[in-house]
Amino acid sequence: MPAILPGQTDIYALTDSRLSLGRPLAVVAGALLDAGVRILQYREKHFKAGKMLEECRLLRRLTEKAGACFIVNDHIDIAMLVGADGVHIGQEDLPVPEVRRLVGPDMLIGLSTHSPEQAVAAVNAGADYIGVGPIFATRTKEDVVDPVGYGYLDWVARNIDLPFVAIGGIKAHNIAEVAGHGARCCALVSELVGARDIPARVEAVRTAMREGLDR
Ligand code: 3NM
Repeated sequence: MPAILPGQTDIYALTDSRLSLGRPLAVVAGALLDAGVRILQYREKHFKAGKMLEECRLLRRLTEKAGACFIVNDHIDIAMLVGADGVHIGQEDLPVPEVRRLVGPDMLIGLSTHSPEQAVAAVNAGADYIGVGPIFATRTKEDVVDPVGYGYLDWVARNIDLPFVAIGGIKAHNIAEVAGHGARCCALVSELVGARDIPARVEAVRTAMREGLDR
């Protein structure tokens, strides 16, 4: 099954156990996938490697069954061990060409970017897609840079050919506007895993996003 890129699907969901209202990962991930989410990233900053490996094995099984793309945040070794579709890294992680040497030609490499210079560098380094954010203020990510607002998103939509995903503070109430600024794929953490009724929230987010894209 070919990996699914941002832009080929509208919603990109990320896990965060601290925001999941105490529900097990399998329940949260199952609800997201059942609701039709087609890209799921495992992002846990506070677990030991052994626990992350176990959880990623579980998510690999669930995403495979659902025909969804599975991305692992930061941990190239775990992504490789579980046969993930991709790995997502940040500006201060290993450089993209070095990651490519490790993961081979087929695994997707996503890179978080926060400025036009970083976006151009990501293209030149061989990233498969970029994260564009944080669009709005967010408390989900520690050490996050100041919000880039719509200025950077508009610039990427006009100037970068690589698939991209908007991220940071995106909610059902603002996603139409984000889509209106050219984001065909949006990544959400707290808005999805923090919802009591995840399927209803996915549907609300999707509907709002479609309205923004149609405008
Ligand atoms: N990356 P929420 S912002 C994981 O700008 C992450 O690169 C960001 O969480 C970036 O949807 C972010 O809860 C957190 O605001 C997004």
